[in-house]
Amino acid sequence: MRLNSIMERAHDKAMILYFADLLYPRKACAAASYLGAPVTLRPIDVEQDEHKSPAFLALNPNGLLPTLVDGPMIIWESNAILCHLGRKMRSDFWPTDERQVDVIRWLSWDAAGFGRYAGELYFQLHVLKRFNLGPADDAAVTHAREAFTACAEILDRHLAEHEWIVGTSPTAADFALGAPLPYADEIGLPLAAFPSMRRWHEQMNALPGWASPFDMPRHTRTSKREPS
Ligand SMILES: N[C@@H](CCC(=O)N[C@@H](CS)C(=O)NCC(=O)O)C(=O)O
Repeated sequence: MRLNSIMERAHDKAMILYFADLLYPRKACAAASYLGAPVTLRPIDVEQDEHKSPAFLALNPNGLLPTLVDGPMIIWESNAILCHLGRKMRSDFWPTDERQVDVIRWLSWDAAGFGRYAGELYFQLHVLKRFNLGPADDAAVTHAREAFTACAEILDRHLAEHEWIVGTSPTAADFALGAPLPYADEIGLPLAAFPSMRRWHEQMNALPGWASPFDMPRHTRTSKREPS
């Protein structure tokens, strides 16, 4: 074995994914599982504000999850983590030809609209209740649902003509935009009106790792300790 690949393997082994059972970490864990990436999962106790500790803020100054450490690289922002995992695994999940620009286009659209409004619904209708942070803001829910629906119309039209968002197999774009689907009933995503999104949702559910992203027997789980 050449030295380069030995070094690469050593680096692969060093990947640590800091996560909690929440929307954005979920998609990173799902991608790691789907790709069979050599990732060690490290649970973070958000109820104890572990993600606001000095040790964690040294990794991610936003104090947010997920965060991936790969040797000397520290990657925050879930969509960037998806791309990194796809690149590491040399998978079409992060294509290297002209499809890459298309994936970036959908990731940008996710951050600017679709995922932003789904994230607001998730915060208002899941996070506030789960962590006893007070009642949802009805005006914010109404605005986010209207804005999400406008985005969903665009995505549904696209999916009516495409099996996956980019190309002929799942990419980082599917895992990014699909992130809120598992919470659709709880946060009231209007999927009933969008048959192609429902078909895509079923496809996502059939992918290894998507339905149970935190259940990764082939990966090591570390016990709780300060991030190092
Ligand atoms: N844009 C970021 C958002 C990350 C984010 O908001 N993560 C939430 C979990 S879904 C979090 O860590 N929340 C903890 C907090 O707000 O204190 C990403 O895509 O990674």
